[in-house]
Amino acid sequence: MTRISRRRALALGGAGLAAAIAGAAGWAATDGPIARVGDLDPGGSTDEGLARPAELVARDGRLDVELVAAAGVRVAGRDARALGYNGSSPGPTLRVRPGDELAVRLTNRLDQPTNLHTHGLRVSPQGNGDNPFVQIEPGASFDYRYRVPADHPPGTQWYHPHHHGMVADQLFGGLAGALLVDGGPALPVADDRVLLVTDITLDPDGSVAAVGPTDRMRGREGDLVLVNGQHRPMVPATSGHAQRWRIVNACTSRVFALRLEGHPLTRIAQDGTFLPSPVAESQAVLAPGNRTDVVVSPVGAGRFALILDPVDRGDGMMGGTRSGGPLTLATLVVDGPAASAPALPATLPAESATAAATARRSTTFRMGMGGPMGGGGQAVMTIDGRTFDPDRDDQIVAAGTVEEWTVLNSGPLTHPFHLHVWPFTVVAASDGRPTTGVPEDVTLVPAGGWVKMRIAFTTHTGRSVYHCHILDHEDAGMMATVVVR
Ligand SMILES: [Cu+2]
Repeated sequence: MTRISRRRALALGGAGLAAAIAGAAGWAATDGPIARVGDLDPGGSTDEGLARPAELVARDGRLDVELVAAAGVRVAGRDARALGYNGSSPGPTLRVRPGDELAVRLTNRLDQPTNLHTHGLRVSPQGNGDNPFVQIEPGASFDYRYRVPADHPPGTQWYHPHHHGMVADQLFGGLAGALLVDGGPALPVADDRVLLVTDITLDPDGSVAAVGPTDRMRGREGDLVLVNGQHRPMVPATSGHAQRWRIVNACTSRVFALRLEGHPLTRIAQDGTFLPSPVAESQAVLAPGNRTDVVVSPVGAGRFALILDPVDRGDGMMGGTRSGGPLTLATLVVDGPAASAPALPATLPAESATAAATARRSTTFRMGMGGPMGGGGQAVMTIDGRTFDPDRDDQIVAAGTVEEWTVLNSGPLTHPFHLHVWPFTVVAASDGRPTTGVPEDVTLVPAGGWVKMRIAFTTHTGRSVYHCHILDHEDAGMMATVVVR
């Protein structure tokens, strides 16, 4: 039970915001205080160590797993009627290698349809592959089978539901997990961790709070921001021993920037592929769906807050509805005498540049008001003037070609663009951002701006989708189909 009934959402209407705030406070009060977005207390982490989600690791070229999507998981250390896979949120971390076969039996114990998207995995979108058109009814199971190409880059991917109309509710409820493609260079790190970030709002009884129409229009942001399902855990470390953090933004809508007190974040990979070389940065910005792998090298004992700063999505309300300011996501607790970690390799196995494009097309994301003369009061989320229709072919691409796409945003909010299965290399953007030069799969398209990208449709044929990764927008229709044949 997600407890996000349409009747209730409608009944709450504009009062939903106040109810949600009161609800979260009430729920937290049942068992000690829980800080919410806007509270910043660098010393405020719990003593709980950062959890490691269960790992399911491929053997002899195969990984066979069963995932059961159901309500009833621990959230922030308490039992909640939130959602999880196999009884936990995040679900187990799946680990495969290039060339492996991944078989997933997904059983739906929710009260609504669901399915699975292997976000970032470059696999076939057809049949029982990474097919966003699959619908698994409550009580039913579906057998997915993914053949990971032998030349698949090693990196950090993730999985989550993708049933149109219910994606935001199900992800917000807690349905997400990491999916790692192992391999790549041996890095001089003492630890390798997944940091999967989600947000959620809970009612006093521990059920997922209803979301009103305003939050859906803007893209909901939860009162609680969690890492691996925990609220402000601590990350133990030893001086001179570096750690690789695979950060996943699994939030429904929240764009955030992370910084670590007293340390640079040395970025080595973006969206599941290595950068050409490590880059020490003061912060890492992640849109919903993005992954960033960083190496953290503690040199001396102390406690250092990992701080999440809100990023304005264009609505003038930093970070969205009610996230006022920075918050502590976790605290790095370093022990041991001062020491330096070994240096990272100067170069990393980044993919070579995408070939030049032989065709061009553009597509426009737009959020506007519907109804007569635009006064209907109903937000309309469109791509090229149309809401999503799974039966309509929107972009037909010749297999084997490289295209240059210009994604435009004619509305007032930032929209993160995501294309399934075929990653893209950003060539330029209207905001003049530096480009990584490597393939990515989610990129922010600025309000009133554009992003130009190169896409190689050379790996798989089939039919899939591209959409806004503010999943409330996707559910409202900001998604389109692409057919490669
Ligand atoms: Cu959007």
